[in-house]
Formats: sequence, C-alpha cells, structure tokens
Amino acid sequence: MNRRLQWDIFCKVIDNFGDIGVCWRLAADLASRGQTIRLWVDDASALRWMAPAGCEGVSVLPWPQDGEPLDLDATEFSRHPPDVLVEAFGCEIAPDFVAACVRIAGATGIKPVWVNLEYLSAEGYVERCHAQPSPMQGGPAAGWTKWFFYPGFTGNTGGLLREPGLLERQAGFDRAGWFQAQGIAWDGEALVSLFCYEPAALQGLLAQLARQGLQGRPVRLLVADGRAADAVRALVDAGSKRPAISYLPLLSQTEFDHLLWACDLNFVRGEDSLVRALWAGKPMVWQIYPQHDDAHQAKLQAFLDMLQAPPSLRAFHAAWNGQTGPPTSGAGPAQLPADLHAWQAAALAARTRLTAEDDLATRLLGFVAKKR
Ligand code: TRH
Repeated sequence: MNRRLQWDIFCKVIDNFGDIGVCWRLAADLASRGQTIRLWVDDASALRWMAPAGCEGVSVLPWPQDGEPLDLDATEFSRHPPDVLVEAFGCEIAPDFVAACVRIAGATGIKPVWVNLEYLSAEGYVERCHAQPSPMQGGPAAGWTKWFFYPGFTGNTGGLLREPGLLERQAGFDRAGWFQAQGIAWDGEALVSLFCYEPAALQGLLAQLARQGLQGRPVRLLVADGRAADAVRALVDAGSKRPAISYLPLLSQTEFDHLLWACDLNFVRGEDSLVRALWAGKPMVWQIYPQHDDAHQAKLQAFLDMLQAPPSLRAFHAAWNGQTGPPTSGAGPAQLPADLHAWQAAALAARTRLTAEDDLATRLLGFVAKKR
C-alpha cells in the first residue's frame, strides 16, 4: 500500500485538450490509489465536460494569472504542504508557490519531490533522459533538484497511464446498450470514430468510406466535437462524398473510452487519446500533433516501430500525417486496406506487450518513494 501523499500538479493549457486531459487522468488515477491531489490549472473549462463528476481526492484550483497573488491559505497549504510537485510539460510552477514550498521546507527540513512530467514519445532519447536529475541553478529553490519523468513504451521509461481495472471494464462493455444510451442510431454499420485536426487526407477518406465502406460493410462515422467536426462539416458543406455521419457532443473521458471500445476503427490524435486507443485494442490511426520543425515525423516513425505496424498501416499514417516524399516513400493518398486484419493484429499484440508493463502511476509512486 502506498503512503498517502499530498501532490500538487501544475498544468498550463497551451491548446487543444491534451494538457488538461493528461493531467486530469493522472490526478484521478493517483487519487484512486489513495493519494491527495491539488490540480492547479490556468483554464479548467474543459473539465466541465471531460470530468463532470469530478473525483474524490482531487481539488481543482486556479493557477493565478500574471501578477495575481496566490491565495495559499484557501488551500490549507500550511497544514498539508506538498510531498510531491508535478510540473506538467515544462509549465514552470508559479514562483510564489515555489517560494512558499521553500519556506515550509526550511521549517520542516523536508523538501518535496519535484517531477517534471514530459510529453510521450517512443523515441530512443526517452530511455536516456527518463529519471535524470536537473539541479536548479537560480530562483527561490536554487540547489533543489527536479527529476525528469518521461512517459514511454518500455520498461526503462515512465510508462503509460492505465488505471487499475481498465481492461476488465472494457471486457464487460455493452456496445449496443451504449449506442442506445447515447441516442446514436446504429443500423449495424461498421463504426469508425474520428478525432483529428484538419488532415489534408480527410476528404479522400470520407470518399473512400462512402464508396467502399469498411471491410465490405457500409460505414457510420462518429465524429468528435470540435476541430474534427468542423473539418468534416466544411467538406460536407462543400459537397464531398461521405458515409453516414453522427456528430457527437463532447464526451466525458469515460464516455470517450466507450466510443473507442465501440468502434471497429479509431482515428485519434495528440497524446492522451493515442494511449486510450492502444488500450481499446482496435485498429487505429494516429494524427500526431504537428511541430513546426517537422520533429513530429521522427516521433511518428518511432511510434509505428513500437507498434510493429504493417506496411499498409505505415503508408496510411504517412498520408494521414501529410508526409510528403519521393514516390517510393510510400506516401500517397490515404488508402484503407480491404481487410483490417493486419492492423487489428498489430493493435492487439501491442496492447498485450504494453499491459505486461507497469503503468505510469505505479512507476511514479515507486519513483517518488525512492526519492523521498
Ligand atoms: O486535444 P489533443 O490534440 O491534445 C494535444 C496533445 O496532447 C499534444 O501532445 C499537445 O502538445 C497538444 O494537445 C497541446 O489530443 P489528446 O492528447 O488526445 O487529448 C484529448 C483529450 O480530450 C483526451 O484526454 C481525451 C479527451 N476527450 C474527451 O474526454 N471527450 C471527447 O469528446 C474528446 C473529443 C476528447
């Protein structure tokens, strides 16, 4: 049993839903293992739909805007100072908060364990950088150490978020009942979920699904709210060919999992939904978050290597992620194979390999216990 610790997790929402999505999932997972969490976030608005029921053991607190004082009294900070600080995605914890931590540590002699939670990647640098120290040179906590914590796909990384009991819940999932509860008309079509940015290959995909269906069956496309729905609507309004479409509302994280479990093929994006699609164990396509210097292409290849993706899945990813190259590179229009058997096999094999590893919260709890 892990000791109950006080965690302070800091999250700045840059764009999209991934920053808060990952931080909330981590907070809720730790809380379910008996930990107490204060989640500091500059924009908590997405939690209204992502986690409408909240979570016992997690308090969501506003990260003060520039120049605003931090009201620590309201958080019982002095009675429950942090045992662990988590700085998500290099967001740099509010200086007032750090100064308060240093004052308390001066009085108690106990420094919190300070973790810098990084972005997920399957690239080789992750194993090298995971769990490395970063001594602080300046500021109120000069001389303290931050520790890099890299999520990843191997035993020498921080692992992947996977809450206890997830696969058991999935095994008991009632697909038809879920559609009924969601009010989605399902006529036995093949189901494809779509959570993406604005891939250039989207028009071709819609046309292909309309023309060929999926594995010989007509398709219903379940489109996530936000950028994916906007992109699809723009094409449909312009007269693009398309399969049957259901536009979804914003779902809670729990219902978003159900969506992935219900579908025969899942299109996901970013970081957190990618991991959820891996756990769903269905054929999947990833749209990676694009970076200006094209650094995402190496990250994409590393992920496909980890997945042991068959050639047709690699080619589809190249097209879906807008990768251009000589005709021999495999990049072309996004073309779904007639049979998804190889995609399904790769997804299931990856899930089996990855679920044999400890999950992220387990590794983080172990890491913190060692550093205290
Ligand atoms: O929204 P994203 O594109 O987030 C991205 C990535 O995290 C990327 O790495 C980061 O740099 C960038 O944001 C700033 O995709 P992601 O990571 O899958 O996050 C989506 C979250 O939203 C995830 O927790 C699932 C959740 N979600 C729901 O709960 N319900 C929904 O209906 C939808 C569409 C998403």
